[in-house]
Amino acid sequence: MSCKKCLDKVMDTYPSKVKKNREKHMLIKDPDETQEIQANTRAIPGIITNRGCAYAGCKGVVIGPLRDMVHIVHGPVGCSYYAWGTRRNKAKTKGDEKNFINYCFTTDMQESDIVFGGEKKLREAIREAVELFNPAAITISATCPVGLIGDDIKAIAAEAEIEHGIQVLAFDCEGYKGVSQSAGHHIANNILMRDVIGTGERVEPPKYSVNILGEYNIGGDGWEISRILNKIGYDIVSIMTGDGTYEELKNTHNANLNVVQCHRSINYISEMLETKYGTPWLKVNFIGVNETIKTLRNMAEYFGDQELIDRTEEVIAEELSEIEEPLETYKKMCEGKTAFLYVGGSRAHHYQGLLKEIGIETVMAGYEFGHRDDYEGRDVIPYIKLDADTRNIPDLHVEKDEKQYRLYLPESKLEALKEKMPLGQYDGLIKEMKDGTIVIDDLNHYETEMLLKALKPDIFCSGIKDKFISQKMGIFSKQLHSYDYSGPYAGFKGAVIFAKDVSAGINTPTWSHITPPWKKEPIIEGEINEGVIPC
Ligand code: CFM
Repeated sequence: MSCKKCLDKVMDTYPSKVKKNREKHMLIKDPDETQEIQANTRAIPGIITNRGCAYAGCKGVVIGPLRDMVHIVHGPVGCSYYAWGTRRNKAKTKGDEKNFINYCFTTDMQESDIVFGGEKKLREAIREAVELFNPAAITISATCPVGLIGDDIKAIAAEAEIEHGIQVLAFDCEGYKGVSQSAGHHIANNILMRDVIGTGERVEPPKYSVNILGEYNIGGDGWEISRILNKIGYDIVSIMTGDGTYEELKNTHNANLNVVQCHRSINYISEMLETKYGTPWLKVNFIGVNETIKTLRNMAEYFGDQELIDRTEEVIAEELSEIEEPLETYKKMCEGKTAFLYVGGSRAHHYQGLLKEIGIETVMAGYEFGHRDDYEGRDVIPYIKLDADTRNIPDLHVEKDEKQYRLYLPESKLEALKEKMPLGQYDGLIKEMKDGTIVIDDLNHYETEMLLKALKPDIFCSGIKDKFISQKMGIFSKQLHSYDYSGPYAGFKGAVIFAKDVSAGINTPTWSHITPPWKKEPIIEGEINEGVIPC
């Protein structure tokens, strides 16, 4: 069945209002048109979406990985458990510094706290955390009930700063604050930008100093990226935020280049850093061999020294010599297969190159919570209409810091480089897709099931919430959020680990032995009418 026919049939099952909404969130790649997609709008109530909440984006993604801070979640214990850093972020302690990544700090709100207020409990939790752990700083994340009952976490944080003499940051990231976790990224990053970044001493950074922005060390990706960069000779000032620290974050203004991996979660911070401190940002992608090589070459060209350019080529050659053979072996096992990629806000794009390198074509891709620029490219940003949900998130406005602003490269050189590499720029996912393939935003469980049935990919790359749909259908699922606790997948060596995991998953005979539970015994009473299955 053609993609068009398939999408039409999926749509036919929807009531007209839902159909009208969902149609705008999907398209079939047509190179002859400038294609627009609706994104970052509310999911339809009742539809099983894979999105998370603002709290998940703030505490779970952005601030949670900062290992030397105590992150207190003000709310019921379930929220705390859900965003517990250890669910997949990794962090190593260096020297005698503190590392709290394994802990889950919560005020464990109960019914009585909801009725009488939870502020007292929060004050006590902060005191207890300071007494027991003596952290460099503390964060407080608000969950939905906190916003509903009106506990003033900002006032408590301000009092606690005076009482304990350390920074206490309050994040109004109640789950309902936005349409997805993307709102939480924004809330978290704004406060880190306003209150932490730049509070360290301004020093002349080492020449090849960089910050890695939007890298969360899933499966150890950040470590593998750091290994390669250190091998070439770069100094990493700060990582936002995978295996990052509060202490390093304070010095983020002391770097000569910001490299941005996940633009979705952090593009506005990279812009602000450039406006305030003059540090340019380069869009990079460390997923896939060719993308990693391109990234390393762009970085070397930005700094422009022959010595660095030569060292980069040396490291590329060395790393390639170790991976070419195994990669070829895995490619033979995967050649000609097809994939669905449905991940967060940037990975559905970043992984397409790596899949291609092992012979797998992406036939459907989409983001849970990407914005239009993640699909259509950064140029579209001025044309995105801001809705009430977006306006709800406080905007941070920064200006040039006259004392700390410094240009590493003259503006004319920077402009010339922009012609050659994605400095301050990124393309969207649509451009990457093959003609005639499907792009869908906020794919729901019903659509997932129907498309899997119709297009029968060999691998479905997604997350914990939707993986079971494909597994029960006998289609290999590879989680690209947690990596199914494998990884790293970044860089050269990571590409081989990914290829090995994918080859094993696709080629295992397990899938042919699966009988979905609904084929053994009907889950609900009544007739199963195959006629309603559209694809
Ligand atoms: Fe960026 Fe992420 Fe992603 Fe994201 Fe995420 Fe994630 Fe993701 Mo899961 S910050 S947008 S909110 S790369 S948690 S580390 S894997 S959905 S594609």
